[in-house]
Amino acid sequence: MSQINQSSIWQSLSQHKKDIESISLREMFHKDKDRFNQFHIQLNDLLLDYSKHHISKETIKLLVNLAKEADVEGWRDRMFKGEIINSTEHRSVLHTALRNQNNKSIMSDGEDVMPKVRNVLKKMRRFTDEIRSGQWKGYTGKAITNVINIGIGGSDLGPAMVCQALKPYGLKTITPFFVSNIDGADLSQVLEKCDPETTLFIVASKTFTTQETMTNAFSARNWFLKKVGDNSQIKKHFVALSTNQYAVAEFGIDTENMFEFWDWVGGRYSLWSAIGLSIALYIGIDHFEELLKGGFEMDEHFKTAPIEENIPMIMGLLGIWCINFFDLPTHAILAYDQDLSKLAPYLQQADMESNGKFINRNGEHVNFHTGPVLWGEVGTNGQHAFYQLLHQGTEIVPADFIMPIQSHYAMGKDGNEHHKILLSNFIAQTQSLMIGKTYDEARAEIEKQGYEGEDIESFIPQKTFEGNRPTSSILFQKLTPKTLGQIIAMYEHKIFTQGIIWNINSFDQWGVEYGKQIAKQVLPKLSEKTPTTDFDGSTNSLINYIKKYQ
Ligand code: G6Q
Repeated sequence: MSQINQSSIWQSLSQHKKDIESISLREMFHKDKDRFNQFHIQLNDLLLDYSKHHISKETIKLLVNLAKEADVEGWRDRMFKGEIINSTEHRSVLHTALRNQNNKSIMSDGEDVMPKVRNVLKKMRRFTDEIRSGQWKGYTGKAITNVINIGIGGSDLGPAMVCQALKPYGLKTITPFFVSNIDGADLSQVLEKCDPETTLFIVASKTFTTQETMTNAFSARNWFLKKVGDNSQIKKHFVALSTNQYAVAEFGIDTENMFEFWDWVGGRYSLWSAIGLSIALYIGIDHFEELLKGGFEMDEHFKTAPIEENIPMIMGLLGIWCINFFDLPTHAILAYDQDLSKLAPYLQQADMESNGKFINRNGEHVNFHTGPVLWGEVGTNGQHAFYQLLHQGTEIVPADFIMPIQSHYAMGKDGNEHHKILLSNFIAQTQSLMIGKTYDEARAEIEKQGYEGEDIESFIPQKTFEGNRPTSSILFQKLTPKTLGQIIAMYEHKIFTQGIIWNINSFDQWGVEYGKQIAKQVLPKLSEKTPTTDFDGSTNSLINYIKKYQ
């Protein structure tokens, strides 16, 4: 079967790229004062400005046709209807059902999933209310003050990111901790800060078999029992989030204390499910439901807005324009909000685990780039680190600049000094990446600084900036649970749009499974007395070297 880059619309886009690439973004803005109005979309208080991309009206028209060619809208509808679009795992993809706010049924495998979703939410409400009010007591009668989520990947990154992002909504008497790494340092450093009397462990694992999570959970249980010495107290301090009831019971957690989710919720899409329990405990279930509402609003927009006005679809298409036509395979997430410091690592998983694939749905090797190498850091910190490369490096890195107009934190003069400086840096960076600095401008600037003669000539090239770096700006009023819900769902659907166009299954993760499998082959070799000869020369030598010195 032919691939999308064989289609005539792809060929038209390739040709169009040749026509447009020599016109700089600076020129585009110079020629068209109305550019911002043409290339922005607003949804409630969320604004996407994509005018600083190398595009014209024609580009958008062609990209929209590309989305139509790939039937993005058809696939989107199939996803929302619960059809089995995760073909390799034979599953529906229904994280959208977890945030569904209407009364309509959503079917998976002949069953309406909504009653189950609502029941778990109710159970989460009861439990979080009890913990937060202090009604739920630990084994010595004290209230819970520390919540340790033990999970990894999708069972860690989402809740950790959201708890960090929504700190201003967090209950002061509860401290959330996240333990993910098998490196003993992670669990040990968290346990040092906790007292078993007031600590609740959440063992978060879809499969309840993940090596890191289960090892950490057993060690946490041992730590608890060593201090408490009574198995019957486990039920007051351990709960599980999982799809695997049997393994939860085997571990020794009362299934009454288990919050269920289902195989149609992918790990990296699971923060909306019971996996969000740590979020609900920290910010309260009402705020958690606001987060769900924000996600739902973005779902409705994604479902109903025409492609040219559809934020996630346009973001997905712009990504394809950069990756496949301008050959720019990386993407930076630059949030100007300290509380969004975990957004880049979160999106790294969401995007790279979903679309980092070279095999398409038909089992063929794709012959174009797919998911971008995604990375990022909060502003302004990144400006004093890697932005040099963004401005003058040989790699062009398309970036999303993300910024709240208002801050939760009053700091400095008038309570707004810090935030105004932050805002001005955000604006200045997107502007200068686009506009650059010409030879003449650099000269004028250097002359003004008092340099003379040869100094000026040698300095000018160093102070010149090509500009022409594509960025999107994403602005919103304030980082609230609802807005955060919208932003997360926006990225989920952007990833979906790209996966459909590339014809890859964004919902499996064989690379992760592979990692889980190979680590298990090596582990026993580290304890064997005789030298290992089972692997390749480098691997054997590394294992034997470790054995010699451990
Ligand atoms: C996510 C991936 C992966 C997964 C972790 C943890 O989509 O599948 O990151 O979330 O490997 O898996 P468990 O939740 O099963 O422990």
